[in-house]
Amino acid sequence: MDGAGQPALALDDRGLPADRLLEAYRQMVTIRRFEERALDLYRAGELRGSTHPYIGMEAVAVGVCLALEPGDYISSTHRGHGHTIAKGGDVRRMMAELLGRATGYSGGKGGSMHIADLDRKMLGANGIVGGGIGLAAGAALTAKLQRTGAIAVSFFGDGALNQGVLHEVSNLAAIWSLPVVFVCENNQYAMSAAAAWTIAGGDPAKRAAGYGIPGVTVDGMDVEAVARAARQLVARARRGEGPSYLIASTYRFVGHHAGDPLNYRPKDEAERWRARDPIRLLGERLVARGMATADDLAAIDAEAVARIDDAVAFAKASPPPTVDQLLTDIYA
Ligand SMILES: Cc1ncc(C[n+]2csc(CCOP(=O)(O)OP(=O)(O)O)c2C)c(N)n1
Repeated sequence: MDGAGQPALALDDRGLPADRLLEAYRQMVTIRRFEERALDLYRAGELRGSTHPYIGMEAVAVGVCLALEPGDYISSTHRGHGHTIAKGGDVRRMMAELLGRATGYSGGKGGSMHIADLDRKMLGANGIVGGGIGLAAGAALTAKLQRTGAIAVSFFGDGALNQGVLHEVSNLAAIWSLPVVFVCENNQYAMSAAAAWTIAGGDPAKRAAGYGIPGVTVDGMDVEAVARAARQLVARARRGEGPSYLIASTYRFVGHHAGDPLNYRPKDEAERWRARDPIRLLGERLVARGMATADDLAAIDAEAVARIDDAVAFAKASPPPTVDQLLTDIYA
């Protein structure tokens, strides 16, 4: 235990191999282009309901999922597209869901906030703030009881850090030593409420001390830093040593949702974060280490754009759900 009463945790600082980093770059660019297209579709009136962009936060989902095995579980939030893509989700079925088509992940009936892919162990996006936290702990409990060796990750925002469910679940996860990593994406705001005004005790990672588990804060704009920390916490969970908190400091570059006028954030603050765009940071690092050329990165970007074009074309060519389909999978 260290001075704060938390178990000591040695984080290693090894870089990731070139193939993993290039794959991370590809995924981050795919998320960015997916989100930009979703915003365009919303503005064009083709995407109904709302959508919550992940632009600026890509290094968190991708860095954490780099540390996971295919059999590991994730649960997500209302801002779930990045998590789904990072866990290997199909952008065609995602886009079809956004556009309300029968070929979408939820048959076109759920929209942006209701995408799940159980084949990829992605337990679902969630319109209820904090709603995925208990789901991930439940999956971790199942994995532990069935001795499958899987672990679970719950992604949630700084706003959800103040939800009662997190306290209850953290307590149970700690006493039962569940293989779960609680990943708080601290993008500094819950809608328009700044984290600095709303999180008692100041430092979110310190809350872990109350449960006697590690709480690690990481630069959420640096995908390698996220992956290194996640690798340690995931390995710890897999060894049966229990849960932990990973707090990733990040920023959403755009509004809370597609229609947010963003009048509550200082401009210079947004500019400071934008200067550390996670995709540009990784691109510069790949070039500096001789792992890719600028042309390679441009080709990856072009591929991502083509993948999203194809997803939109697939979605638009797909039919909406029939009246009969509208009445299936409905629970009341
Ligand atoms: C239980 C619940 N309370 C309130 C809301 C309304 N709401 C939707 S998103 C949001 C803010 C969430 O902020 P945070 O958890 O930090 O995630 P972020 O949007 O920053 O990713 C709120 C309050 C909700 N959907 N569910």
